[in-house]
Amino acid sequence: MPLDRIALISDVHGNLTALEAVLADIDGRGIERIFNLGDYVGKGPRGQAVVDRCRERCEVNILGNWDDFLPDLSRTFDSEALRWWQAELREDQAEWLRALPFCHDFLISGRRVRLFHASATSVHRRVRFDHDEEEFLGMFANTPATGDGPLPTVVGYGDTHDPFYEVDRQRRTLFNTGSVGNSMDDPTPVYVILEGVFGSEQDAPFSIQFVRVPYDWAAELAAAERLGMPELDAYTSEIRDGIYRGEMGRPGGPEYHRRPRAV
Ligand SMILES: [Mn+2]
Repeated sequence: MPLDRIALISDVHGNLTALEAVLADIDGRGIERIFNLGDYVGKGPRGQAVVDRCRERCEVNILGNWDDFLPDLSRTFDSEALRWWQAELREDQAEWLRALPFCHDFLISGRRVRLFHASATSVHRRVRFDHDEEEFLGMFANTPATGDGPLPTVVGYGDTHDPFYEVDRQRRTLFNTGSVGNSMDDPTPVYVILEGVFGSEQDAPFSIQFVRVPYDWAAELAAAERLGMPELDAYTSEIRDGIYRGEMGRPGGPEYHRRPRAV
């Protein structure tokens, strides 16, 4: 029996060039189902086009932290960049983003998978790769945000822009998809392919594959410049060099980065 495949993408962040490269790779492999773990907008210049593309192409779309705070059209931001990204969005897109579900659960090869953006409690609570045991276990718990349902045995999330895979002795599996549009350290867009028997409670082979897709980052920067996006230098450092913008002006306070590096 041929196994089912689902592509998981996350944190596109307005980087349409990276999104199109990843979608072409997914299409090229003949994968039809795509689930998106959130953060469509902000940081990159084409949030509006990214939202439309994901709405049309992804079967599941989940809420991210940027999708939660940015499309509040009644809110005025102090930052010029935040105002610029907010102004990009149409009203119907703002409504669509803010109404996205918090998580999505399904069975595959006897495993119960739960996907959300950042953690089981909130899209605004970040769990980095170097979390402790309590944070690990918290990812598999039911919370007011996830609702009551069967507990997951596999949890996939995004938000940190930093992919990883981890298993404990109870066979609980935690993975992070990394980011399509704003990948840290290695700025090459990354996404995940899950393979197994979809919807099945029976144990069967199950795989989690990380795929890196090179793309034309210079064309993406040119688009950002053409559109007059603020914070172009910061965007350049992220998508060309994989260095998070918060790290430049904030020594010792990297938000996404794995470890401070001596560079
Ligand atoms: Mn993000």
